[in-house]
Amino acid sequence: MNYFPQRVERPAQIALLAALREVIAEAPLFIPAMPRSGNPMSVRMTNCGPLGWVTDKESGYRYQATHPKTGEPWPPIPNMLLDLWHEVVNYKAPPEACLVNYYAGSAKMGLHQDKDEEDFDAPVLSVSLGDTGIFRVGGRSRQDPTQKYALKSGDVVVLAGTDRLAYHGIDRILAGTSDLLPEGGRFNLTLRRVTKPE
Ligand code: MD3
Ligand code: FE
Repeated sequence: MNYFPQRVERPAQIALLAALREVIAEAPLFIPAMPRSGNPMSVRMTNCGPLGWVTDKESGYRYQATHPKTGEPWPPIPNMLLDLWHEVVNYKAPPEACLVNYYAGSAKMGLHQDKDEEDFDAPVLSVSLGDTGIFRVGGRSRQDPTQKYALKSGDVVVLAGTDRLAYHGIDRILAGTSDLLPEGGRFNLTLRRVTKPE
């Protein structure tokens, strides 16, 4: 895993947060539901970009061009994030999806692989904002040993090559570790290529 601690400095975090607030005003956070069971996830989500990742009881995990509640197209990916992609990711095409995860209180994300994209050759880029998240990453088998990282506000992670299919998750959020978000909690933004270019 390529880890860039504090890659986004405080003034840029503030600017990115302002852009994120505009995204959420157009595309409100929604509560994703697990396929089949319909059980809610503890994380709240929205997206920006031509495609967004969604999940619900009936249709499961997928990418689609519109918000599940408003039916509107997702707002565009903020330029700051597109710039960051071009600075830290070596890939021939721009990202198509920016998934926004919001973790409040005891929200977490169990160990999983990201396999809903057609293009596994493209790296995935993540930016953390707000309270520190305890991130766990292993190998391509669920049984592989895992390593923990405390992802702080402004930290950037890039998963490329063999890491792209590593199991990973968020164990917990450390409340009160950042003053970036007045409401507390943690945002994570992940940029992804979904379709194969050309
Ligand atoms: C490792 N999000 O949305 S981001 C997800 O902090 C997700 O919200 C976490 O896992 C979060 O799917 C982790 C860092 C990340 C993103 C994609 C990965 C790590 C990854 C893909 C492969 C391996
Ligand atoms: Fe993931």
